[in-house]
Amino acid sequence: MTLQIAQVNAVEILDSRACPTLAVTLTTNDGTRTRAGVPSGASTGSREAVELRDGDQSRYRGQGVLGAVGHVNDEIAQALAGHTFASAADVDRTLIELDGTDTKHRLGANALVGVSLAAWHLEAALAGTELWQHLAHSAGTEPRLPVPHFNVVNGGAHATNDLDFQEFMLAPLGAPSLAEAVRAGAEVYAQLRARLAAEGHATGLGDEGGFAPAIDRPEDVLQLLVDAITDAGYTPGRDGVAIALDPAASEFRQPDGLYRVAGQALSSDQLIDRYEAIIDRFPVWSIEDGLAEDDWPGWVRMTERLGDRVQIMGDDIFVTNPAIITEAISKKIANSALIKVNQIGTVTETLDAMRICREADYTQMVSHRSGETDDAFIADLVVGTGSGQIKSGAPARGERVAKYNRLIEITAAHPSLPYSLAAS
Ligand code: 2PG
Ligand code: MG
Repeated sequence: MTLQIAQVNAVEILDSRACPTLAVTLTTNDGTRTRAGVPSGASTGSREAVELRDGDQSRYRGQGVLGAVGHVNDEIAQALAGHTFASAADVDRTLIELDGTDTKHRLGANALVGVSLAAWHLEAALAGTELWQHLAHSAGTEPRLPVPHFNVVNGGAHATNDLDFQEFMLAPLGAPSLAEAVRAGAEVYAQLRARLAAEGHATGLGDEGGFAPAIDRPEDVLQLLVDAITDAGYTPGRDGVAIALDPAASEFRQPDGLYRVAGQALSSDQLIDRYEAIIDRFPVWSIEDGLAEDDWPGWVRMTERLGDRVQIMGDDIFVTNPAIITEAISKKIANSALIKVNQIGTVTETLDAMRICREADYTQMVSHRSGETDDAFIADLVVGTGSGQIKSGAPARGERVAKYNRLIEITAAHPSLPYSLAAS
């Protein structure tokens, strides 16, 4: 099977934060048409592939993407339209060569991601298979439904409160099925809203649909979560509903190297002590970006000290980059990786990063970005690659639930698909 692309088209649309992003469509001669929406992060790793923004202050405060849109409609369209490709991976290779930079800053990672996602959609459509089945076939992986991680309290760069930790997630590890896990997430979310209101806290939302109360100590949020889990009739912990954290520590590390948490300045080791105390007291099973992306010695010590007890996951430090992940694995940093297609720029490179994690026995979680569209590619990606974990924000707000709902539809149509944390 080959991909014969007739038309390539991009337009500037809005993401969930009222910020411009791209929608890309690919069309074949016989009229098959696929579409992709491009996500965008706020707490980005410094080594991520580079999003192209116009910088024209007279439009969208400099955040416009007409330049990236133009690259898709001109240069990329010229390279793809009217040409035949052996596969979507072949399209990705062409995009990478055309851009020609290590960081994809010339054409823009946002331009490349949109075309790459649409190309993989197109290949699946032409093969007449579901996207997740097609991805499994290409990656040589066993499909599996993931455990969803619902971000129900937002802080850091995703909210205007004083909470330094960015994400507090519900992980219904004890749920027997994806549908039951979604139900647990939604029921605890509702109880949390009720409890926040009863205790006089605001119930306004942050960027990922979680609540953003004016609370600054992470331990106080964790206690609220444990109470809400109990209120909803679930057991806090790995047999019921556990908790995952993404402090996104690069965002609260100070120029002097200390971490500022709820008014205190902590060294790397003091912050690791704090995590240890948190794990002793609360049912936290996973910590993402517990330390800053450039604190590699701290990461080694954190993995040594806590790696047997919890999942230690790299996001900003790894940026879904196969070379960085390979180096970090050799240094025994973390035991898990967060996976985001737009951190590296193409689906092919993302699958490569995921393969490297599998081969090193690192667990992985596929992730949305804080700025999202209704695009649900990541739901198919996590199922097809059998990664076992996904985070897509709260069980609320359209752009977040688009992914969870896609998972529910996949499980409804394919009830025999296994559901569990990771390949075993
Ligand atoms: C993260 C992500 C997604 P952002 O840090 O894991 O939750 O946030 O997209 O802002 O980088
Ligand atoms: Mg993160």
